[in-house]
Amino acid sequence: MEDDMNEKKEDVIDQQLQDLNNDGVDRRGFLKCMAWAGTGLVWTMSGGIPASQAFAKGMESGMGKGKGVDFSFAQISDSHIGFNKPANPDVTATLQTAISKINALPQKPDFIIHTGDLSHLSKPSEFDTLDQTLKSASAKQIYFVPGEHDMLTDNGEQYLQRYGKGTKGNGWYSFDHKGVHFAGLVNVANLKAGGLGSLGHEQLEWLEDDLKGRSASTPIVLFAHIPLWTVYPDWGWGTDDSEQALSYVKRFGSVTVLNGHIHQVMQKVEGKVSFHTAMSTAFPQPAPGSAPSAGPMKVSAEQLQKVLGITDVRYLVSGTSLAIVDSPLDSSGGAGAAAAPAAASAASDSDVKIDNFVFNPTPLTVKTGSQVTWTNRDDIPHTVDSTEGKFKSSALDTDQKFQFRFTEPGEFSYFCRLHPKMTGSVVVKS
Ligand SMILES: [Cu+2]
Repeated sequence: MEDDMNEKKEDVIDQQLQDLNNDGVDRRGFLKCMAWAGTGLVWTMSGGIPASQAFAKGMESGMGKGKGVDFSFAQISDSHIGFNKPANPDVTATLQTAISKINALPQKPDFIIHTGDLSHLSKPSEFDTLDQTLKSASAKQIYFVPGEHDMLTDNGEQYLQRYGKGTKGNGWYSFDHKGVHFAGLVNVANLKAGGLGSLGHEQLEWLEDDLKGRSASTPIVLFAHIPLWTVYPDWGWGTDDSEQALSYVKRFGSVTVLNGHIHQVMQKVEGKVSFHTAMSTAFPQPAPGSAPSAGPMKVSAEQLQKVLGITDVRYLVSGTSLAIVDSPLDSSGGAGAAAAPAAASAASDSDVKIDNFVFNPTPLTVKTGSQVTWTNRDDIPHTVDSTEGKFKSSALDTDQKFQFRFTEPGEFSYFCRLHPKMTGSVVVKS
């Protein structure tokens, strides 16, 4: 029975790698050597060389407890509190399950890292619910970085007030823990039309300075919401200035980069740098290029628990090793397949539908004085932001509308600030 399950999980990973291959994503360095067994997978790294370790019944027997392990921490991501669509009608419950799993680990993690998208719409009530839920974590120290969903209404001011005390800029910071240096980075502020995540000059300068005086033997952990490596640029799954950040860590012997955002496990090793994305505690997303867009994947309730999870990272005393354990909330089987996309609906002259991460129609041609109505038909929020700052919607949840009257002729381009790859334009003729 257990062998069957392991095979099933390997299939899921094989499938993901297959998809990457088909889409021409540079998979140099993508590794397949993951050992799925029972509840999760373990990565150990020695001198930057990752190795997988069987993990069967490890949680129960206390694998990693004592021998060779100095400390551990857990990573959770993309809790999207407030999301309530069919892909997961109860994201608070699945976050609670993740917390319970962390609390049940034989070696108590010293702290938890949340890699962003705490909330779905940056609402105070969503942050309140998150805080309430996280109170049940036995690890009292939780480190956060914001996702783009946490900066929706006020460019992240509320996030900073709640979670960014003592941080710099939009919320970046660093800390040391038992000889390991951690830096939490923000790459979701001020996303630009057509673009990827971005760290920005000020943060890069800070990071360079932050790392400067440190010995090359110090293990480094960088964490941010959007991957700091190019997973799939067509969906904006990458950070445009991550190369610069990574150039500052090149001289270090062990570098681990943790991200969320893509709601699935992806790993890659390049030299001494190991990249890892975590699953979401809320809803899964399709493998890169395997669906028309990066929306929530609808899977059955039974399946859902299997594609949501936590990451448990163990730091080994050797000084150059980290072991990463990814644990689905329900570890009894494999992941599901992507749901079929919804059909696009026809638009009239002054209507733009947002469907499957596409503005339709675009360009839209209207007469001067016309009012244009955008309607979000997706089950995740989008925005309508003028590239030139002429109009800016709030986050539009499903079926919500945004209207703007065009009083001057010209071409007006716009984009979604949550998904800057989504762009459109309105041509206004006199
Ligand atoms: Cu969007």
